[in-house]
Amino acid sequence: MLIRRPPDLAASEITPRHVFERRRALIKAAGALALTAGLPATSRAGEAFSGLQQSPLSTTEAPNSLRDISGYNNFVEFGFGGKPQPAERAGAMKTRPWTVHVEGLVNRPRAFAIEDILRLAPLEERIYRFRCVEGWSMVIPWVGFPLGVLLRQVEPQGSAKYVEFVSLADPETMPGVRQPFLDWPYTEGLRLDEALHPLTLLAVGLYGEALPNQNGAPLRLVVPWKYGFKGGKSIVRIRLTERQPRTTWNLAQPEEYGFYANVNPAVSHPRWSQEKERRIGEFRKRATLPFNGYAGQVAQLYAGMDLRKFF
Ligand SMILES: Nc1nc2c(c(=O)[nH]1)N[C@H]1C(S)=C(S)[C@@H](COP(=O)(O)O)O[C@H]1N2
Ligand SMILES: [Mo]
Repeated sequence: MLIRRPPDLAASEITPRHVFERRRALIKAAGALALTAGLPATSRAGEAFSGLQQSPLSTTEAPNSLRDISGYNNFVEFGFGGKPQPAERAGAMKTRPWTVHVEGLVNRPRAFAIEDILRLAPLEERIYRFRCVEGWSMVIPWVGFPLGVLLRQVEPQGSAKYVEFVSLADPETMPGVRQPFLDWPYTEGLRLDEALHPLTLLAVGLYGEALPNQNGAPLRLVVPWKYGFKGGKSIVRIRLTERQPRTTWNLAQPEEYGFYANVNPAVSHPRWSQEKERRIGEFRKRATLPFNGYAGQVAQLYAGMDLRKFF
C-alpha cells in the first residue's frame, strides 16, 4: 500500500492541515511511482505519468488504497464470479495496439491510436468519489483529461444529442463475453451535455500510473455523479447520436438500471435502498449524497426533470 489511510474521520473533523498532508503524501507517492518508469513492466502497461497536476475538482477525502481499487472490481467481460475475478483474469487483455473510433454525427470522424489520445491534453490527477449501484463506494485518484477535449476534436454536429460508449468484447481473452448473460459489447451512454461537462473524465491511469487492466485499461469513462456502471471500461468506440443509445444494463433489467443513473439516495433500487453506502475499508455506513456529492456542479443539467421518472 502506498499511503496509510487515515483513521475513520467524519468529514467535519478533517482539518485543512490533514488535507494538505494527505495531498502531499499522494503527490510524493505519484513521484515515487514515476521513478519506477524505467523498470520492467508489471501487470500494468508499466507507464508512469510524470509532472501530473492535481485538478482543483478533486475531493479532499482520503483515497482508497491501490490494493482496494485494483482488487475489488466489476468487469463482467472477465466473468460474473466476484470482485477478485477481474484482477485474476484481466491480465490476458491486450491493450496495445489500441484504437478508439470516434464517429457518428460529427464533421471529422477519426480513429485515434491510444498514443495520440494520450497527447491530446495535459494529463491531470482527479480524485473522485465513486459510488457503485450495489451500495459500496471508494475514493479514486484517477489520471486523465475531460472527455470534452476528445469530443471537440471530431466536431459534433448540431443534431448530435447523445454519446454512446462501446467497450471491447474479445471472446478470446474475455471469458464473460462467451456467456450469453448480457448483450455484448458492454455499451453505455450519456446525453451530450453530460458528456461535455468538465467533471466527465476520460481516465487513462490511477495513482500516477497507467490503468491496471481490471480498471479498464487503456482508457475508460468516469462520471462521478452517476452510479459506477455508467463508466464503461476499455472503450473502443464512441458514437454521437441523435437518439438515446441503448445501454447494456438497461436492456438487461430496465426497471433496475435507468439510462440516467444519477446517484440519488431518494430513489431506491427495486431490491434495496440507496440511502447509504459502505466506503470500502470502513465499517460504519455513511449517508449517500445526491449526485454523489457533486450536486453543486451538475444539478442544473437536470433542471425541470423528474429524476424519479428519469432514474
Ligand atoms: N466494460 C465494462 N465496464 C464497466 C463494467 C463492466 O462490467 N464492463 N462494470 C461497471 C461497474 S458496475 C462499475 S461499479 C465500475 C467499476 O469500476 P472499477 O472496477 O474500476 O472500480 O465499472 C463499470 N464499467
Ligand atoms: Mo457498479
